[in-house]
Amino acid sequence: MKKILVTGATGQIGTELVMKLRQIYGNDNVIASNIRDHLDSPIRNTGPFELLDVRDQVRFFEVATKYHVDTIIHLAAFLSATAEKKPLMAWDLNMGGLLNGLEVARELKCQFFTPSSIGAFGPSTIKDNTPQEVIQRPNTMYGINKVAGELLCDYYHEKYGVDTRGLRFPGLISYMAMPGGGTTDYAVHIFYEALKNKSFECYLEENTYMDMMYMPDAINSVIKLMEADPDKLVHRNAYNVSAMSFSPKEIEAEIQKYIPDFLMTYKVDPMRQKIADSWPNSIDSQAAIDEWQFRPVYDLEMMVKDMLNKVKV
Ligand code: AKB
Repeated sequence: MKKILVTGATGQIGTELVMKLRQIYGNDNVIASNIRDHLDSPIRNTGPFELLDVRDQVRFFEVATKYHVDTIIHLAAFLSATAEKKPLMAWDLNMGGLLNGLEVARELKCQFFTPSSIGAFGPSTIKDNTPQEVIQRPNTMYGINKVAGELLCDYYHEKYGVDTRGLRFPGLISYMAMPGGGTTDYAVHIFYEALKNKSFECYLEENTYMDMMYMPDAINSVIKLMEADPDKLVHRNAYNVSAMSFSPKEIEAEIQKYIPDFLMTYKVDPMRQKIADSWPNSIDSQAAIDEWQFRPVYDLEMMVKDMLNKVKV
């Protein structure tokens, strides 16, 4: 990676990834882009920024060509809950944007990364320690987009030789930028409410288990995968990666170790509960460990301690 274009760069992953990539590869070598400008974002005054709606293929080519990029990190997409509310727009953005990104990568011979998700699994997938290769029949628009995306990346690699790579991300927890429109977002919002109000109303049932990862581990895993030896990457576009699996009840108890009077109440949102119920309780990351030495550092205890120190309210 020498000249990197990041789409959706002011989002939850993009904000931290761009900052880290700029540290490693130099500020001018990481071009952040987003459909909207966010002048207050830390990425705005540390390097180049371009307005880019990824559905606009001509503009996508224009930005990539202007900076002679050799790597595209394509993050612009709707998350699961938003995609479920706006399925047609989700198809348009998640699939149209991905196809445009892949076309730019093919034409300009770029390395290409895009995240898949635990949302690529469905209700008929084995729920515990979900294997790398297993039935995938998601029943959400987001999940359908993610499975189709994994396959599309495989296709561009096999047919055109594009160096595509991807991870099935779990819920990502971070303090620099907020997530938006996901099913796992509660695991971020809980910290702000715990610190501000000592209470949080959770939209999932207390025993709903999902995989999660702290953002520093997610960022390192993207960089590690992109730098990995291509000959070792058997599952190149869809690695299961997880650092922990917990339920709302368990993260509540962990936060109570620091804020003993923190109180969690539950008001279940049927749509997000249904999405969460269709996802695994925990996934098996062994292929990522074997093929490119995926090694997350943060578990639930370390993550909660760090979040409570770093979240600013
Ligand atoms: C979401 O909740 O939609 C995302 C994801 C797990 O892909 N965080």
